[in-house]
Amino acid sequence: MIARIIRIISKEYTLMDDKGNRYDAILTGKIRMQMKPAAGDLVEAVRLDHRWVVEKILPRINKLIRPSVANIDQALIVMSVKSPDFSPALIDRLSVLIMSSGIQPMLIVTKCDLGIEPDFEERIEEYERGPMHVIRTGKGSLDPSLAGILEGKISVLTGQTGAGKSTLLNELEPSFHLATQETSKALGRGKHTTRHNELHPVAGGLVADTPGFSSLDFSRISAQELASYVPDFLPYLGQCRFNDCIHQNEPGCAVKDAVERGDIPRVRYEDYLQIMQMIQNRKERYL
Ligand SMILES: Nc1nc2c(ncn2[C@@H]2O[C@H](COP(=O)(O)OP(=O)(O)OP(=O)(O)O)[C@@H](O)[C@H]2O)c(=O)[nH]1
Ligand SMILES: [Zn+2]
Repeated sequence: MIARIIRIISKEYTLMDDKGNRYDAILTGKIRMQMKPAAGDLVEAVRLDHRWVVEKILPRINKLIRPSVANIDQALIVMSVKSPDFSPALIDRLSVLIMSSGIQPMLIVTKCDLGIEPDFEERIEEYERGPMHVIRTGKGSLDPSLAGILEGKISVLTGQTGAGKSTLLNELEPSFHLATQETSKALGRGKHTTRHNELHPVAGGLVADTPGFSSLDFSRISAQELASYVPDFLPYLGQCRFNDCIHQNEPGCAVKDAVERGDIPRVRYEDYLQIMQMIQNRKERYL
């Protein structure tokens, strides 16, 4: 059968088929030597001596290291309007890292019930006009479009501590809280122990039990490719005078023109320049 790995605890694997049935499985020695399977991997498993044995890992579309999850469809950037404050700089850094991992970013603006400062409201509307899918939520006002976003997908959440990630999952799937607490208890671990290797069924989809992109590590992104990871820039790429334009100081830059016209939010461009500077400084240091 073809199934997906949803949990790995040392050498024990939990598989789930497309109907939601679970199976305990082990690996054949052959695979163990070749590559390390991850939660999210689609596998071929066979029944041998009354147990399921994983024989083959199917090709991945992507793979994160922390949490160790493969085949992620989307990353939800969970960002509150207050405590902690709304931060476009963080959203823009996270979306670059998400895009560079081959994953689709989505923005979930939480705690809207606490009131939104005019400056933050403007920033949020800029995202809403852009290509990223944006959903606003708040206590007692679960956006109906939120219910379907996880369905049939593998999702990773990211965002600052206190932004409302657990609250969001609990609202989408009231049994989620219980499930996570029970697994922690069963393992004799504290509530905050990270496991890095489990996908939880939530609202018809699978969600990684550990937030991703917490290290804000740009070390594997080159100056040349950075712009291709900024969703707002995509319509303008390939239109600059120079083929190798990095949209910094070059004349005839389609990205800068779009910023001047107001088609790309200025904040987005300034955040891009800051990330670019981090990448360029790093290069100098290692030369
Ligand atoms: N008013 C209001 N409070 C919220 C909302 N969402 C979350 N909170 C509160 O914000 C606090 C933090 O929420 P959590 O869901 O624990 O945040 P988290 O992102 O999971 O935080 P970590 O587990 O530290 O990563 C809690 O006290 C929640 O009750 C919301 O939409 N409105
Ligand atoms: Zn350019």
